[in-house]
Order: sequence, then structure tokens, then C-alpha cells
Amino acid sequence: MYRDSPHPVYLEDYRPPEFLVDRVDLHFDLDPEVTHVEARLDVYRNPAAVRGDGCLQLHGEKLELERIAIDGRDLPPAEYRIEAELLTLHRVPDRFRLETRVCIHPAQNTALEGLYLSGDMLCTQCEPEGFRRITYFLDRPDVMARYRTSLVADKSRYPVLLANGNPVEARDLPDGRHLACWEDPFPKPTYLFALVAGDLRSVEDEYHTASGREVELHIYVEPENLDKCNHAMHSLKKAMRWDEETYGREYDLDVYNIVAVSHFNMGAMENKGLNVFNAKYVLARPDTATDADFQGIGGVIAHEYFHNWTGNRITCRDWFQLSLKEGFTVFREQEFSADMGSRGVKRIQDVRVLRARQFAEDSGPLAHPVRPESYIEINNFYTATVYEKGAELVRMLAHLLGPGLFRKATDLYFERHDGQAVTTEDFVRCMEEASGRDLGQFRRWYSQAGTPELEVSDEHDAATGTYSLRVRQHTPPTPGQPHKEPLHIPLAVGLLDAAGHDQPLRLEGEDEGETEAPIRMLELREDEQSFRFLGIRERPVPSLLRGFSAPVKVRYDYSDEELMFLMAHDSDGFNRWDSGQSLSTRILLQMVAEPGFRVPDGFLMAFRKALRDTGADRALLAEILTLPTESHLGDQMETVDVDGIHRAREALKSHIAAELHADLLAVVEQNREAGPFVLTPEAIGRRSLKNLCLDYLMSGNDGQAPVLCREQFSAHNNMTDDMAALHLLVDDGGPAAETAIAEFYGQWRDDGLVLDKWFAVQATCKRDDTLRRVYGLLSHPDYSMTNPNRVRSLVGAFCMGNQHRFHSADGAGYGFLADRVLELDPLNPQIAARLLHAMARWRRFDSARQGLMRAALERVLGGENLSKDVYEVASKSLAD
Ligand code: 7ML
Ligand code: ZN
Repeated sequence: MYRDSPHPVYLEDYRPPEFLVDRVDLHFDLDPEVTHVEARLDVYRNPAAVRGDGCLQLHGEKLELERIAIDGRDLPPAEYRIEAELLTLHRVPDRFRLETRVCIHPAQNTALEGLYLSGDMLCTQCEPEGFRRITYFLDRPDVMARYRTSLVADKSRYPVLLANGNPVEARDLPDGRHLACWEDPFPKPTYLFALVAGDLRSVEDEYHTASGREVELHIYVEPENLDKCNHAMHSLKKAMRWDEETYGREYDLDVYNIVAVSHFNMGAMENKGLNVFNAKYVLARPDTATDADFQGIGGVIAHEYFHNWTGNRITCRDWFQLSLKEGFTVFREQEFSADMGSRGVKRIQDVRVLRARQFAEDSGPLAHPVRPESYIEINNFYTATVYEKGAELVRMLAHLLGPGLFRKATDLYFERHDGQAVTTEDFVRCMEEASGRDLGQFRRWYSQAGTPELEVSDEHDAATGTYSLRVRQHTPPTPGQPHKEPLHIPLAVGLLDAAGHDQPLRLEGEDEGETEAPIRMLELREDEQSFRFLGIRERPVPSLLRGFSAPVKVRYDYSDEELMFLMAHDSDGFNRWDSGQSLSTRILLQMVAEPGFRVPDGFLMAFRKALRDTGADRALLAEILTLPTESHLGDQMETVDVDGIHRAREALKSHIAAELHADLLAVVEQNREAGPFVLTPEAIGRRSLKNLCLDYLMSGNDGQAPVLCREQFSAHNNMTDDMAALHLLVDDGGPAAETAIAEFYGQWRDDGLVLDKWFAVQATCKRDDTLRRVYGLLSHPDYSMTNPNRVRSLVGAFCMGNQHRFHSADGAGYGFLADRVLELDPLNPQIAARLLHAMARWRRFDSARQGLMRAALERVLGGENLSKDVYEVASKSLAD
């Protein structure tokens, strides 16, 4: 338990650093038990800073200081002070060379921040504040320096030695050791530092930049994974080309290295010239990775590559500006992936994630603005709000400016701020200056938390041909922000005539004959605004928020028929999907309220029509025919009815299975895997539609469906189909489930990433003995508390991916989670804190569950020596 709660850090307390560093020489004598780090820093007083007390304070955690010298003179202990996390030097010159030597212990580092051991490999993770676990330094992003790194290690254990930048030297040393030296010419903050040492092999390729430079590309993996790197390499080259074509941005070093590691807290890390990846986002072969895995790899490879400009060349002034690099980079990846595959499907998938994670965060106790004002532990702020909502803000700016001006604005941003550590304000100012638009009100998006709600009503006057849309915006209060200001919101609309065609749109006040585009970007600024369209003879059906033009909730009183009409006719693919989701959500919520509720025939007819539409994009069709998740349904209710939602969703699925049996079966038959595996959008769509239909069939009581599943499972065509079948067999239960689980384990017990799927499929099982099974798996020999992927695949999958079983009425799931968090916190606080998010929104449940979750959270908060990470999540979740 915390006696004195840890202190928050505030944005308003930001001060420029009193000292800067222009060059850093690091020397590592690497060993998993004891590593020595020598640092030589050229430090100087920052002329732009207010002169303070003359002390220099360096960050350092878990470091054993062995030597410290200024300009070659060893300092006696009286000249410095060491506290838990700071080294203070009293009185230093205006410019001097600081030398330190520290000792660290990578093998004991289970938090996976700083230098640690992943399997047999030594690697680092420094973002956001891991560098201070490597050496004493000004560990803040506005201190940018040029680094030279030399690594010494045993050559047989660590034949590969990598660091940031270009390789400049490599030679053998006595006693079986060797040395490698790397030099990074670009100034960078500490968080982009990286090194890797291991017995690795690499897949190599090369890339010619638009201006004719040659870049060597390497993906380093453990030898057994060499045959799983093709997709990552291919994705990397596509991302490099796209950034040249779309933003005019080229790569800038002679080498680009990627390393896949098995123990990693997050997805990946954009360290300059040396990206370190969670193996999950590099390794893929058709028999080991699903289509979703392949797409995830393409996206993460691109994300990390794009950071080279949005993050590395131009970085963040402080961690409150995290969205400057993350929001923009997520947006860049979303657009890249849209250009490479199906734009509509990508948008649907991104919005699904945004609504499920960010809208949830924004309406709970952990809500915060895209640019937060304070934090206790910065690691807790790598959130859906900073990333996904941040990306939506950039997207809105792109909408408001249009493609030409947006490119002009990003050119200005890259040119003006190259080599600097800047703020979201600097970014918006470039948008403003390049376009001449006033973005004063738009800035509120960065500082105001919460999801705006748009209340839309309409009126049609047939006599004058006038159609008016009235839009009221309202943002509910969030913690610390009781009162909200209106925002500047781009709202894309279209109006459909009775035939389902877009009508030309002319707003009141515009001349006739002016461009009458069928889609209009309305700009909301007031609490309430009206827009009058002229020349609208018949009452239209409005298509609102096309393409999800802003991260808001729209309420308009559609009839079921109008939703079906939009589902069938809207020219905007996103809204075709969204109206289908609204309709099925409405039906499901009615079924929750009234278990005997009859599914409207029109709904089934729309489903059937879609299933028979052989010309359709199957991937899009699969999205349209997927029912909203249980947690999405919960989000739409005043109080989440855990059991009612599960019952209703299962009932609707079996109703669909019974009514549309022949059509579902036909789609499964038509889309069977034929010929060799390919990863084209077409083939991916085929598999996803077929597996969705198989899922529906398994919800019916047709004895043939389990046979189809077992056949598919035994065919071993590819991991997408294997996993889909395994999921369905496991949910179905019985001996076939146990056989499949055992067989899958036997086949994949040596492949960690596939084994993660094996754990997750059992943790997300809908049967009522799932928690018992999960407890059993905790003591499985392949379970490991020190591997984040494994923890996520068992504990995370159960607590975040199985609403019905995690929230069982007896509270057993909550007790399970509290125990896991308390046992993990001393080892890896970041992962412990992430897991605890599963109970943050406890107030949304019935009072019995509220009491149980509250008690579990209080038990966590009462834990001994709690980390700041877990303390912050638990205390904020409980705050009123
Ligand atoms: C988002 C990352 C982190 C944390 C990766 C760590 C990163 C910080 C790092 C989208 C795609 C891939 C990874 C991430 C992600 C949470 C999420 N700088 O590059 O943002
Ligand atoms: Zn990122």
C-alpha cells in the first residue's frame, strides 16, 4: 500500500533542460549477469534555458556507479549525490566532458525496460524512460545527441552485435571476444537508443531510394525462424516506397535493421536504424500465421518505418506530446494499408478498434485528452486515446485541408522541424500556416477528453424543395473536465433518393451551378447548427458521418427500413457496414430486453441477399455479416447485462443458422480452399467469409457442421482455417474439442507464437468451465509469467476477450485477475497495469458485480510495494 501516493508529473511544469548533450560515446562490455557501461558525454549549458542552481541532475535507476569523472578528474563522493532515481552533480562548468562507468544486470531485468535478456539474446527497450536503466543521462526527449556505440561480447554466444546508425568498425579481440562499433549521425533522444547482441541469422535485401541511395535491409531472427521473414521484408519495401510517393520522405541511413524478439512488452519499437519487434509482428508462414497476423505484420512494419520521419527525425518535446508522433504515425499506417489492400475494409477495422477501445476509455475513469495534462506513470499513457483518437485528429485535419493543402502542410512540418523536439501545437501551426485556415477551435480536440455526441434531426419541405439537417453537439463530462466546449467537427453527409442514389447537394447561400458534389463535408462549430439543402424534391434518407469523418457518436432516429435501405444502397461502404451494425445492435438489444422478441423478416432477407451476392467484395461482406461483439453490445446499454447479451447473441446466431442454412452452406462450399495458398485480398476475403458462415452453421443444430469443422481442422490448409476450425470445435466442447486441443499442441509445442494461439483459444472459449481450464493452464509447463505474449494469450485473452466468462456473476474472474496482477506487478509492472484495465469500467455493471470488482480493485490497491503503473490504474479506477 502506498503511504505517500506517488506524485503526478504536469504538462504545465515543463521547462527546457538546463543542460544539453551533443555527443555521446557508449561502450558496453556485455554479459547477461554483469554488464559494464562506460559513457562519455559532451555536456553544455543550454543557452536557451533559465539559469537554475547550477546543479546537473541525471536520471539513473538500478545502476551501480563505479566511476564518475569530469574532464578526466575522478570525482570524490562529496562532489555528487546519488538517490534512488537521480544523480546530482553540484556545480559544474558551462561545458565539460562527463565520464561514468556503471554496472547493470540484464538477466535480472524482468520488467523488460532498459537492457534485458530475451531468450538467449540481449536487447533493449528505452521508450519512454528505459535508458535511465542503462546509464546516467538526461533521459528526456528534448535532449538530442549524436551517439557512437561500441559493443564487446563473447563471439560464440553473441556473434551478432547491433546498435543504431551505420556500422563503422568490427574486429576480433583476445579470449574469444569481439567488438563492433556503430555510429548514428542523426541527433536523437535517449528513447531511440537500442542495442542487440545474439546468435542471430538475417534475411537480407536491398532498397534503392528515389534519389538513388542504396540501403541494406536486414531482418535478424533466431536461426529456426529464417523462413518466416518474407512477408515482413516485402512489407518493409512497400512502406519505404509509399512514404516516398505519398509524403516525399526517404530513408536516411545505409542500413535498416529489424530484430525479432520473443520477450517484448509492446508491439515494436522504432529505434533509429534498429527496430526491435515483438516476434509476433515479424514472423509468419502460411501454416503458422493467420491472415490477420499477416495484416498485423504489414501494419506494424509500416508503422515503425514511418516513425523514422514522424518520431525520429522530428520527435516529441516531452511525453505529453506523445500523440504528435503516435497519432500521426498511426494515421500514416492506416492510409498506407488502405492503399495496399481494401480501403473500405481497413476503415471498418480501424473504426471497430477505435469504438471498442477508445470510446470505452473516453467514457470511463481513465479518460484523458489526446494531449494529457498529467500522469503518474507515463507507461500508462500509451493508450487508444493517444494512438487511435490521435490518428483521427490528423485524419480530420486532412479532411479539412483537402489532399493538396494537407501535403503542403506536412512538407512544411518536415522542413521546419527536422532535427527538433516539438509539440502538437507546432504541428497544428504548420497545418494552419500552410492552409491559411483558422484552426483555433480545432485545437480543443487535443485538450478536451470525451467522445462528442451528435444529435441529428431533419425536416423536409416538399413545396420549396428544402431539406434541413439540425445538428446538436454535446460532449459528456470526463474526470477533471466537468464542462465541455463545442468542437470543430467535419461531418461528411450524403442524401439518398428513393432509388438509393446520391443527390447533388446545394447548400442555401450557394449559387446554382456551383459544384454540386454528392458528398459534403459540413463543418460543425456551434452547440447547435442547421444546414439547409435546396432542390431536394423528395424526402431523402441522410447518410451521416460517411467514412467516419470524425471520432464522434451520431444519433439520428432511423427506422429499421431506413437502416436496411442504407445497408443495401449507400454509396459509402463504411456506412453500408455501419447501418448493418446499427440494425443488428438494435435487434440484439431488443432481444436482451425481451427474450421472445421476433427477428424482423427484413433483417434476414438482407442477410440472405448479401450471402447470395456473388459479385460482392467478400472481405467487406464478412464485415457486414459479422454481429457486433458482446462487449460492443454492453457499451450500448445503460447497465451491461452480461448474461442477457450472451443469450441474445447466441439466439440470433442460431436463428440465422436455422433460417439461412442452405445459403450459409453454399457459401462454405463455394469458398473452400482450392489450389495453393495465396495472400491476395481476394483470397483473404474468401477465407474470412467462409469461416464466418461456418461459425453461423455451428450455432445451428445441423449435425453436418461439426463434420465440416473437423475436416477443415484436419486438412491443415493454412493457419487461418486451422484456427477458425479449432475455435469452433473448442466452443462446441466434447471429445472432439479435447482431441483437437491435444493434436494442435502436439504439432506446435515448439513454436511459441502458435502456442500463444493455443492458450488464447482455450481462454476465450464460451463454455462455462473456461475459468477452471484457465486456472489449469496457469500451471502448464509452457505457461510463463515472464513472457508478456504468453501472459496476454492466457490472462489477457480471458479477461479482455471473454466478457461473458470473465464477468461471471460469482466474481471468480475478478479474483483471478486481482491475483494475477499482484503476482505480476513485482516482475513486470507495465503488463500488470495493462491487465488491470479489464476492471476499470466497473461502474457500468449491475450493483452485485460492481461490488465484486470494487473489492478486487481495492485488494490490488492494498498490495505491498505496488508499482506506480498499477497504483495509477487502480486508484484512478476507484476514484469518484
Ligand atoms: C501501435 C507501440 C507501443 C505501445 C509501438 C510502443 C510504437 C511505443 C512505440 C501501433 C502499431 C504497432 C505498435 C503500436 C504500439 C503501444 C502500441 N513507439 O512504435 O508506437
Ligand atoms: Zn508508434
